[in-house]
Parts: sequence; C-alpha cells; structure tokens
Amino acid sequence: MSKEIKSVEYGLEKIFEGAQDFLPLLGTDYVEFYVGNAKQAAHYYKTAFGFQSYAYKGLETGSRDEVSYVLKQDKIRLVLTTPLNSKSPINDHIVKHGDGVKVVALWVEDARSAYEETTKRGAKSYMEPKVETDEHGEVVRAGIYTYGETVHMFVERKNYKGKFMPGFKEWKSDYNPEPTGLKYIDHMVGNVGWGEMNTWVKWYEDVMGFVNFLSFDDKQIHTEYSALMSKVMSNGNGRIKFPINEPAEGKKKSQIEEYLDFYEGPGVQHIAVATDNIIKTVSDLRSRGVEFLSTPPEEYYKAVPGRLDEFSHELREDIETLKKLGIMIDADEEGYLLQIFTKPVEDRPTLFFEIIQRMGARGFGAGNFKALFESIEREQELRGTL
Ligand code: TYF
Ligand code: FE
Repeated sequence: MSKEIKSVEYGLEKIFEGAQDFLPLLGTDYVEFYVGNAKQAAHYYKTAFGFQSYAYKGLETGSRDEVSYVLKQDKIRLVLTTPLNSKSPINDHIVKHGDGVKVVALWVEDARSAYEETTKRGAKSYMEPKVETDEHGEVVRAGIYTYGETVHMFVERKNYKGKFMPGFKEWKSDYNPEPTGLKYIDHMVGNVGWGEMNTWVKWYEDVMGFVNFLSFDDKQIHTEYSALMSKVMSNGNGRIKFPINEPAEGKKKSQIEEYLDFYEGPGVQHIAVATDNIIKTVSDLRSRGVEFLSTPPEEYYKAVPGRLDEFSHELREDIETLKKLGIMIDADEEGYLLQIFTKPVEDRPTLFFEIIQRMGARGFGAGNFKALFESIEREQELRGTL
C-alpha cells in the first residue's frame, strides 16, 4: 500500500518546536559570491544552470570599486561580485579563499530589529543597519558574521518596489538560456573546524533562535576511510536550514578537512537547490556541461526498492532513468527524496551544488551518505587529497 506524497514547500507557520521567534525570517534573500571574474562566472551560471540576467552594478552605474551581477531563477537570487581595483578588501577574500560564498542574505520584515536582537545575543557585527534609497523606495540592510569570514545580511525590502536594490540597474541581455527548473534554496551547508560544530550549533541557537532538528555523528557518517559529523539547524518555520559539518577522525582525510585546507578556513560547502522535476533538471544540467559526482554502483540501485518498500512509498520516477542520471533516492517515514551532487564548481575543491527533489521527506539523505561519500573519495583520490 502506498501513501500519496507530494513535493513539499513549507509555509510561514512555526513547524519546529523550540525555535525562538525574536528573529522572524521570511526566506533566503540572496547568496553573494566573491569571485575573480564576475562577468565570466555570470556566463557560467546562465549557460550551465539556467539563471536569468536580473540586475547589475558596475562602472556604468557609478560603482567604481566593484561590479556585481545579479542572476535569478524562480525564487533563487545569486549575486556575483568582483573588485575593480587592488584596493578593494574583496581581493583579500578571494586571495585567501578563492571563489566562494561571502554572504548568505536572509529576508526579514525588520532589518534593524534583526541586527539588534542578534548582536545583543553575541553576534559580531559586519554592517550596522544601512538604508539605501532610489526612486523605487528603500531597502534596509544590516549584517553579522557567522563561521569563518562568511556573513549573514538581513534584508528588509517591504518599502521597495524596484527589482533588486538601490545601486543596481536592470540587467537586460540578448543571451537568455532557458531555466533548468531550479526553484528555491532548500538548505546551505557550512563546514567548520575540528571540534567547532557544537560551538556553531549553540551560536545558531543562542544568536539566531534556531533549533537543532537532525544530527548525524561519525558512526553514521563514515566510509571505510573517512568520517564527518553534521547537525542540521533550522529556523522556526523551516524555511531556513543550515547543516553544520565538522571533520572526524578516520583512516584517511575527511572531505571536510580537504575543504578547510583549500578554503583556508570555514565556509559554505554546498548549496542545495530544489526542483520539482529532478529528471528534467539534471538532464538539462548534464547537457549544459554541469559535472556531477560519479554515479553510485549497481548494488546501490538494487537496494532502493527495498528501502522504499520498508516505508511503503511508491517511487513515481522510473528507476532506470534515475540510475542513468546518477540520481540517488532516500526514504523515511514521511516520504522520499531524490538528490544528486555536482563536483566542486571552482578549481579549489570547495563549494559544490546539490539538486534535490523532496517527495514528502524532510531528511537530508542519510541513506545515501555512504554512496555519496564514496563518490567524493574517488574524486579525492584523483586529487591526491584522500
Ligand atoms: O546536506 C546534507 O546533509 C546532505 C549530505 O559533506 C551531505 O546533502 C552531508 C555532508 C557532506 C555532503 C553532503
Ligand atoms: Fe545537502
């Protein structure tokens, strides 16, 4: 007997008990990357991932020190920023970390209150509340540091009617590849140093009012060679989910340690983006040159029907198609999920993307961890970093 399962997206209501509501979050506002060449990075995210040209700032708009391209796909906004001269502090970030995520911006009703509530609970300030205006109204932003040099910006745009924010102009392009079906950011994962996971778990609890709703220890997350630990933090309405990973001792080097070595510190490890048709999305991404981790072995797919049966879920997708595309399947009480991981999207083995389709399941694919980490280890082996 199978249950009816639909793709889920959470509403604004509180779904995680214990979460505090001194910091109401409406969703992810944007993710900003500091990169060496934003023009080329923007081309990559348009061509390969199907993001659409949205907004721009640079010399033409009076921005003398940095240029930013804003790309959009459904609810997801990426900002790609590059310094225009050697004096910009953005250079230091790029020299140290390579291309990577600087800002995870959160959409709030009241940025001043978000800043006040978090800094009074111990957050380190990055930017005091700042009002920016143009003919479309005002945007208020404020920022705090999280792990490493990564920042959370609070963005209040209730009095703004323009496209992105003051300082940007609309970016119209003659080159507009089709979207690939990416809809919203499901979760964003941070890698932190040895022994630091619980410090950051407590930070998200105390400073942001989040709850720890899932935990995986090194006994669950390990292969023959390496291990890691992970705790998933969520805000009250479940819209914002931040798993935090730390490396654990194994026979060989943990993928988390490899990340920390190459990023030269803690930072965002992966961005999981949701689709409601993963077969179409992954087929598109593959045809556009996005590189994915190697496909799990035959035995992995042989075990899938049993795993679904265990929870009486009926797989709607054709398993042969999923296998051909390398998409993994995990199931729990509530439903199942489909997921796949790209290779790192920079030369340093740091940030990568996950494509996920939730069919009722709220987990993170624990049943896939072994197959996934073995794929990652095959890459580490090639890089000489295992
Ligand atoms: O976000 C997650 O927890 C899953 C699995 O280094 C995962 O996507 C966990 C750790 C990791 C890579 C993926
Ligand atoms: Fe993930």
